[in-house]
Amino acid sequence: MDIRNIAIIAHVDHGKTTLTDAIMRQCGSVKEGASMDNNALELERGITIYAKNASIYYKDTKINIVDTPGHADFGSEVERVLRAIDSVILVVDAQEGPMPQTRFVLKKSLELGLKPLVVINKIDKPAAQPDIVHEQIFELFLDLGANDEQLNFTTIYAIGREGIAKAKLTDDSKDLTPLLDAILEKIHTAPADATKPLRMQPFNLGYDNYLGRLAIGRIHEGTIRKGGSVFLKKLSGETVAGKITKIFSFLGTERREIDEAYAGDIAMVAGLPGVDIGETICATQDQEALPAITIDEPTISLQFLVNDSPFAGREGKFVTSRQIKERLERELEINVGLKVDFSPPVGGSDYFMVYGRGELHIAIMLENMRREGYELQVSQPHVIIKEENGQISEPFEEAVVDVPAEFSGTVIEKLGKRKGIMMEMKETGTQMRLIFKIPTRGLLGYRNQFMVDTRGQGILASRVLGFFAFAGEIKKTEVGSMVSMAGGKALGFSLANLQERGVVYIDPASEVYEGMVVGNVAKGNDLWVNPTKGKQLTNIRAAASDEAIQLTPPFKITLERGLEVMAEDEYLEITPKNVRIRKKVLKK
Ligand SMILES: Nc1nc2c(ncn2[C@@H]2O[C@H](COP(=O)(O)OP(=O)(O)OP(=O)(O)O)[C@@H](O)[C@H]2O)c(=O)[nH]1
Ligand SMILES: [Mg+2]
Repeated sequence: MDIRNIAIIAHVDHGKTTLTDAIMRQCGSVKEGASMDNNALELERGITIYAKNASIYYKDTKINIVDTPGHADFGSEVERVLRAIDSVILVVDAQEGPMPQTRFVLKKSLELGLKPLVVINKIDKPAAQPDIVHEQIFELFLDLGANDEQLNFTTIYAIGREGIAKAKLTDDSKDLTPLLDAILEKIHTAPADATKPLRMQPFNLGYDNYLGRLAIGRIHEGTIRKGGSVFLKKLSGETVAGKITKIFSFLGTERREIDEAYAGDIAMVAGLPGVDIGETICATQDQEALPAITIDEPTISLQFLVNDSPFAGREGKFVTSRQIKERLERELEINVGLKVDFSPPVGGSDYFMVYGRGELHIAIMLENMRREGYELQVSQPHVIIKEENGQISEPFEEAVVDVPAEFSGTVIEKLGKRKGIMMEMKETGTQMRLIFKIPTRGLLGYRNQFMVDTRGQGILASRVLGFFAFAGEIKKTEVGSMVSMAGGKALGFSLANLQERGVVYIDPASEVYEGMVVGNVAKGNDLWVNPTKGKQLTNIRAAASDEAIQLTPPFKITLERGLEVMAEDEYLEITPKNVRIRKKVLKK
């Protein structure tokens, strides 16, 4: 059977998953309501975090589809699948046009020589401008150095949410047939030399309680058989022998057991407990490994350490340094954008240095850890600064801001202070699009401010451009922390007073300890306060009136907020039940 291997790539929210789900539904591969976004965090947040694959059958052809995340922090998820497929479907929102991550994923695809099929999606939006967006996409291809063959791309217009695709805007269509036909026609059949010795490269890992580790990969050459002996070429250069215990193919997202899989296909295999992403599974010991999968460098770093707050160990199941280390080692096997330095630091407290692709990248990993029962502390994230031949450089990003015109002044001012240089400014109706080149350092901790400044109506997207000369000191609006000077239960009476002086992070009756950050003050330095202080009780009626206090809802510290607002001399304390900010040194 003919096989096509494709990945769906795009900027965040341009409709990849909705389109993939619709394709699966129309090809009858899934139950009603099934989605590629099936992880608990993905469902909660409505974004894709992990790349996932599915298979469908259309006109006697098997199409393996990999759905990828669009958020820039998960760029490495895209990078690692691009080598497993033969072409990409580049989805672009018909209103927004190409955005920073469109550029990133397209650039990676063009570099690998892939020939994208373009889908201009969401043409039902009232402000859709498919013709202009088509032109912008063409310019982007040119700009990224596409060759003639790549430039001659096919465009399909779609309303993914309704499961409709058209070859021409004026066509009538009721389903995705035009897109599926274009996939068969424009994307070449996977090369399938099943007679060569086996070479297969995993791009994803899975786990099964009975079977242990599973590797999902592209079979580049040869045949893989159940019960067959294989060799695993490790990234370290080692070769280890193994035996394939089971093989699965996919129908929709469900796995089906099979006895053999052939070159050109994507399959999942069990039996190799030590297998990692990017390694080569092959038939003989002396075969050459497939080229390793290259991934962009991390841009931010922070320390992970054992929780030593006064509340340490109350809520977590896994709390020791060894447990955190083992968890990070496991994460490294599947989280290809992550790096960890485990070497114990000289002097000071024990910590592991963790390097990631952005605050959300780190926050998602921490969220998974706390749900599994881990408890730990992390330091404030820092941008990775490089020094080479006396030259100091730091990562810069391209930030694209879409805001109603009235807010553009504030955004320009704020980003200017953070060393952002405005490269472009475009007006479309009442909306402004501003494009900045800005140090990653300047963007850290800005998103929350941006939401406030634009009353939630702005969109801010960015992608890393690379390392450039250090931009000098950046002064961010300094808020001071409101720090508790006492331990105990916070009281409404006291919080009512504190909210007059700044933003409060906690509810009444929350337990606090000395040195815990309970809020922030707009101006300057830290303010030590006593949130446990009650009203002087002169008589019974005064005590009863405590209940009439009007409290504004607190600004609850979530993982992402915590990483943004915490200061250099603070730790974020993360447990399965709570996220708190604390001073590194608890006493004033
Ligand atoms: N108007 C309109 N909205 C759509 C269409 N397709 C998807 N959406 C909406 O766009 C939003 C994002 O859709 P997703 O499919 O999750 O986007 P995605 O590209 O997978 O997002 P990430 O994986 O997080 O990058 C959802 O609210 C969809 O309902 C469409 O054809 N028209
Ligand atoms: Mg998605």
